[in-house]
Amino acid sequence: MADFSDKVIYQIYPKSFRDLNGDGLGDIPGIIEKLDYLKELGVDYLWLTPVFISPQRDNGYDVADYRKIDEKFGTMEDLEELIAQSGRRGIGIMLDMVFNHTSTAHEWFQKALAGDPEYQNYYIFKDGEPGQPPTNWQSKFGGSAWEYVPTLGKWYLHLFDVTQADLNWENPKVREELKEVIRFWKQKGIKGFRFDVVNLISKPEVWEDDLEGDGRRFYTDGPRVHEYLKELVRDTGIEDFVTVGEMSSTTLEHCIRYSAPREKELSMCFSFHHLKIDYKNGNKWELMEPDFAALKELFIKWQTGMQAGAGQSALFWCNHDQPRIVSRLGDEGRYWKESAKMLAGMIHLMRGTPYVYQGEEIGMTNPHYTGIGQYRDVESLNYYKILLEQGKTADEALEILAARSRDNSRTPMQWNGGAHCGFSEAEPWIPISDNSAQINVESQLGDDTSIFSFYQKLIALRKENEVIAKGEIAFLEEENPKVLAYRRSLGDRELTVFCNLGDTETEISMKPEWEGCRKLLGNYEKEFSCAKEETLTLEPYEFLVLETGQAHGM
Ligand code: TEU
Repeated sequence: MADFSDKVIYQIYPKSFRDLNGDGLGDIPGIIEKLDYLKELGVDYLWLTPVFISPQRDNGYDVADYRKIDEKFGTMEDLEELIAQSGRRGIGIMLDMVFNHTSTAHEWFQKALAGDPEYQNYYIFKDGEPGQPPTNWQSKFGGSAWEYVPTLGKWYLHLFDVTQADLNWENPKVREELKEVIRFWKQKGIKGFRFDVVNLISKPEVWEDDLEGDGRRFYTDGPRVHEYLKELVRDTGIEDFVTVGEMSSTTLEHCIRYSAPREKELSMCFSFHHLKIDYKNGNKWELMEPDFAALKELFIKWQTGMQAGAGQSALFWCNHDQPRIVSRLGDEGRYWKESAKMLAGMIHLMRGTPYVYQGEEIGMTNPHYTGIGQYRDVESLNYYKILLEQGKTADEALEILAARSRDNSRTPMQWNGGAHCGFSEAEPWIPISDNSAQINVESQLGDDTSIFSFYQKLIALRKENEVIAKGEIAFLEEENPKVLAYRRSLGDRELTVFCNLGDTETEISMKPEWEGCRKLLGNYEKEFSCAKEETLTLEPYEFLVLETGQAHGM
């Protein structure tokens, strides 16, 4: 199993990245146009969210054909051109494998619906009566996780949208079909894969009601998931490819197993606990101020736990399902630049492989939508209705969506301050953010103080300092709720990282051994000297990396 801790991965949401053919929807030629920009940023891989044929009920996560490119995004030739052109720039392409479910428009599901028992066994169908679903499990997008098909007298399972039917991994034929998909893309020159909700693929043997929750405890990190992953990786020969699994509501113990090289499963995993610290009672649809103490605890637990078990983390704040981090944990106003940089630095110097989601590198914020007509996401539209049913007023429901909707991250990439923010000649498929005149790529390129430039520096720092990719991590200042601080060490190199999580100054005690250390990077343009002061003052949202080890020249 290869190691990818010295790499940086950039996530592209093609629909909102760059539209070249003028239909208001981003496309693959648009990505090709921006390759030099991505090269300038310094990333190693591009992960594209699904571009396969799909009814787009869930923006491509409802795949109808795993081997064909949806014409909305371009052609197979366009993808081949992207692979070739990015390869010339030393950038690999990763595709998104949605293997927990297919669209109900997929040929397999259509055959199942037509009554073919062989294909019914590709999915999870259960005999039953209308009105009596096999279990009380809930779909992640709201409502029952089961749908009745009257013509068959059967229910099928869909953990996500009703048009996303869960595959039956128990069936070896399904596993073989999916391996063939990987082989197909490997042979096209794809260099890595992201596996969508892959810890949900193994369902329980017994189907029972969940009297405590929505059913997730029965199928999350399910009984045969490790066996299935090992088989998939071994039989397709992707041990040395970059592979990342999206692990929904997982545990540290399972993530170690998914990603420790000795297990020969995946190169790394995404987990989401650190992105639930503003969910009231664990409910995404109830607003709460972020709990920084909980955030800190989670980082300490997962970073040191993964290290102890030799597991590998995907480090990230943003993706196409999450609100923008600067709006969420930072400050969109006075400290926009400082907080965006601090949040970036905080995870980039941790142990793992960092991901940058399109627009994060310029500090894009949530778009501040005010009407339900601006939203596109099936989850947001479903939950808007659910919130109203629960008795919320329209204004309250809209306030929740403005903070929590997945559309917050799906607005067009802000290339410039012009019409449609340089994303398209046409009206985009989803409204642009209200601040593209101030926040855009054009205004940041060439500015050494920009957020973009800071991301470039973080990426370059990883390439130049092995201690960032390979060093051990240990946390400091554990009792201080306002500061997250850690030390990375490798041989005689030692870096100490300080992040002020709040909008007020804070002080930390200097350690005698830091005397004479030097500043490697920070988000404030100020000189740093480690003289004799007893305390170190951190400005609001300050991020500071000091070279503190033997190698700093003492
Ligand atoms: O996401 C899985 C997932 O768990 C989230 O969508 C989650 O349910 C949501 O944020 C809860 O509020 C993956 C993809 O990233 C997502 O875009 C897809 O919609 C989903 O799987 C289904 O394929």
